[in-house]
Amino acid sequence: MTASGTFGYGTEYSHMFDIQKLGAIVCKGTTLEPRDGNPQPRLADAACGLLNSIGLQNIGVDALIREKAPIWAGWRVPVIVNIAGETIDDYARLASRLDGVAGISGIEVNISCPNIKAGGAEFGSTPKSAAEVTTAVKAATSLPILVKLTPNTADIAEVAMAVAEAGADAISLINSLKGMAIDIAQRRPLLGRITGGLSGPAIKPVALHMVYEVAGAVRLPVIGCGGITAASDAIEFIMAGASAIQVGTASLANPRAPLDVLEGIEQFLKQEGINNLADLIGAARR
Ligand code: RRO
Repeated sequence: MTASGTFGYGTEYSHMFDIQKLGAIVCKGTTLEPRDGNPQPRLADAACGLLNSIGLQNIGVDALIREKAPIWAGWRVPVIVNIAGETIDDYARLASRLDGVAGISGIEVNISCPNIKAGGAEFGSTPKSAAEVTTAVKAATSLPILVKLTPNTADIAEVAMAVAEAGADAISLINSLKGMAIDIAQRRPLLGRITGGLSGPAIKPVALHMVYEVAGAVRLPVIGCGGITAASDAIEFIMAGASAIQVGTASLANPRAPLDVLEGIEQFLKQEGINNLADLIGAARR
């Protein structure tokens, strides 16, 4: 899959390679109303990674349903809509709006955005609030729901268990890690909103460990995300217990990265004489 926020609505990339070959596309976080996002600068380089403070810039759910879903309905690749809100009611209303819309195959519940004033990662930071959002979304839609967890919490396995209990169909992790950078010439934070979310290879070992923990704590499919750039990274996540993976920041440097990773996994399976990817899931746990 593509990771939310790094692949737009899929349409931006469709002329670059055959995106229909991907497992799924997860679109940019979507809110009830359109949002302009945070003040610039919103991106800062980090060693082996990227800091972002986009602030949920998006076209809003009405435009998404009107302009994007009809295009997706003609695609073979399933599209999953990432949703974010400031209140539990926002999440429920978004889920209900998306229910039954042609071209939308699932919902990824974003309770892990580090860059907004209200809602977002706040909901994902405790088992109780994470479960409340999950219950509300589940009641509002018949679509499969993935819940995307934040690493900015005391015990991610506890949050995962609460979300599973509340009815999630799958769990994706991790979203970006809260961080910052300072411009020493200006003596000021580099990002307009001071803090941002760190992604890319810098967070891979953290993400891998969290996937390992969560896969050991829940029976649901776990979708690994965090710094996956090459097929070998993806295979590590699968061996840690992920049933699927998302490629995010790597797409910003190499738009074809999700397909390169997919083809690399297929090549690895062939090399190892494995017919079924399922044989590799959790292989490093046994
Ligand atoms: O838009 C963002 O600033 C953003 C979001 Br919604 C998210 O979930 N994760 C992230 O790193 N940035």
